Amino acid sequence: KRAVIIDGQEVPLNGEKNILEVAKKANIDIPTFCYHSDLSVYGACRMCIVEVEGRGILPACSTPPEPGMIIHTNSSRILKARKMNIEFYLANHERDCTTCEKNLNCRLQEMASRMGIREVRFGERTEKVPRDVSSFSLVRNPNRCILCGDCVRTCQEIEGIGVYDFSHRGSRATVEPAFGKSLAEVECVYCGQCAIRCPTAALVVKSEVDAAWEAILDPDKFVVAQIAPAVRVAIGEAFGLPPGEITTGKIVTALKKIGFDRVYDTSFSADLTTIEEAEEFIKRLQKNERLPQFTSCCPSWVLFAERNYPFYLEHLSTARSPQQMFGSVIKNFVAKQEGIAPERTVSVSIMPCTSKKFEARRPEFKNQKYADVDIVLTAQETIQLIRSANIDFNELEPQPFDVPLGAGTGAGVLFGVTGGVTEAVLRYAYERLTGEELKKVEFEQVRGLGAVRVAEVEFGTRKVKVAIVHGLANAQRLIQEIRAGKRYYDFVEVMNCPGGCIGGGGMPLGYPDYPEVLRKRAQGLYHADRLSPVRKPQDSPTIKLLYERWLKEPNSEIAERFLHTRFSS
Ligand code: HC1
Ligand code: SF4
Repeated sequence: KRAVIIDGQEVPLNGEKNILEVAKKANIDIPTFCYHSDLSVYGACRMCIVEVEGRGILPACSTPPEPGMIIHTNSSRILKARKMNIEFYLANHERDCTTCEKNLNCRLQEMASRMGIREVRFGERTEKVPRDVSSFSLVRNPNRCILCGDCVRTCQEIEGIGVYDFSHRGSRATVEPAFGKSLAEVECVYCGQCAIRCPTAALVVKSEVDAAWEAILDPDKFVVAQIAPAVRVAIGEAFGLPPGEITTGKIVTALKKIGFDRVYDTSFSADLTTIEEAEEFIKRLQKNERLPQFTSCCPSWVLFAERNYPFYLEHLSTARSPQQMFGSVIKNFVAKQEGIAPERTVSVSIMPCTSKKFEARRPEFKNQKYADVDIVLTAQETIQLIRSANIDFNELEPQPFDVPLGAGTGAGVLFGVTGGVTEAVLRYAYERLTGEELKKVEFEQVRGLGAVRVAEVEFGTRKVKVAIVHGLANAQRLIQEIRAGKRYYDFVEVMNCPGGCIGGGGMPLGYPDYPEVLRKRAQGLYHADRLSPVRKPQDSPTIKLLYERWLKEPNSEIAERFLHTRFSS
């Protein structure tokens, strides 16, 4: 029989790569800092050691299970070794947990608590290295690094960039960008993927919570929030709800209680992006020029393209991202409608993404007096904001978004998951190009979490080929093939983060089973789409109203001025 015995339980084997995976099947949570199922196995943290009868002590992450193995995850030798291991980590680590950004969210803290560590028998590191606060999105604190290498492998394997590496030796060993440079001086695209996998506070999101409170508490300011598609299926995780549970209405209520004057839905401006981007695509298809058209709503992808693919910049859609479109609508339309000067209006976006902090500060989205988006709060910071306001999130009565710009369509909500922008554009372009009603709005071919998905859609006589890719390392491989003429597509959607925005670097941490968390968040967004009364952007009364009252028609002069952008290498 192909099975192992683990802590006395018989567990059948079914192709598991390592003992960690087998243990997970038996609901045994072996501790680890450096194992992630979507990264290569590094085997350095030594937390996942187990005792295998006849074989001795072995790391569970890099030991394949063999039939008949008898495994103990908590023998007295293992407990002692693991405890000592944590003490070594703590000896080399700042221990000011109460004021740490990761307090209650830190894996080292959790492990110390789980193992009941009450004293550290070894000395404490006193030498301190300055923090790196140069990035728009992250703060790097080398004093909190435990050398697990998660950030090194994340940036290399998922992003294909390789910002970090190990340097120095012995007690001075550290992980840092090349030549000790700051994050702002290297090729970092601000995506936060390293931070979301960092087990401690060596890499954290740069917080704008204080700035948000200041604006909210200032009676002269008119504070408007927009909520990104992906955060609605993740914020609940911090309050004990399962990933994927849709808490849109509760988030609106929480923000209103906190003191936001208006709360809107970024899905609405995602509808705007869809229409502006699809019209651009239709024109290019008709003229057969600048194809493939690449999406441009992911700021990390845009920055990466600007640095590495100057020859493709005119292929990027010029439609601004939904965040920036809403920022522009808030400052140039809402403020006027409400009779409030844009300078007094503070636009706050609630995003899954750390890179949106960078996007909001791009000079083209600012004039001399004000920026279109003033403050970007990630989901993590929003949770902090809600907690600091003494709100019992689970007990909140859900509320709708403010009218008239509140309502987004199901297509807009899908922007938060990889493939969603494509599906939204297809829902629109199909009807525009064929003149027929799209009966089945779901495009199943573009869904899923596979690295690259491709589909061919018939628009009357024209077949349109689309590709969807997530993770910049995957994107680089795909683009190489397109450049080499091995593949052809008319439309390519690129998202930096695995899963799309549901895997954003500012989301709740998704520990211990990140791939499962992503799957559930994706299901949550597909469910939210199904529940939407309107599922195609062209059917949205709110969109019609905005074009009637302000923009005239898609790609009009006004739309170009307020909703489009340009890129520079
Ligand atoms: Fe996203 Fe987007 S989907 S980029 O992933 O186009 O951040 O959710 O808000 O702007 O709508 C992020 C999410 C988000 C934009 C939209
Ligand atoms: Fe690499 Fe993204 Fe981290 Fe920058 S933020 S170092 S690009 S993983």
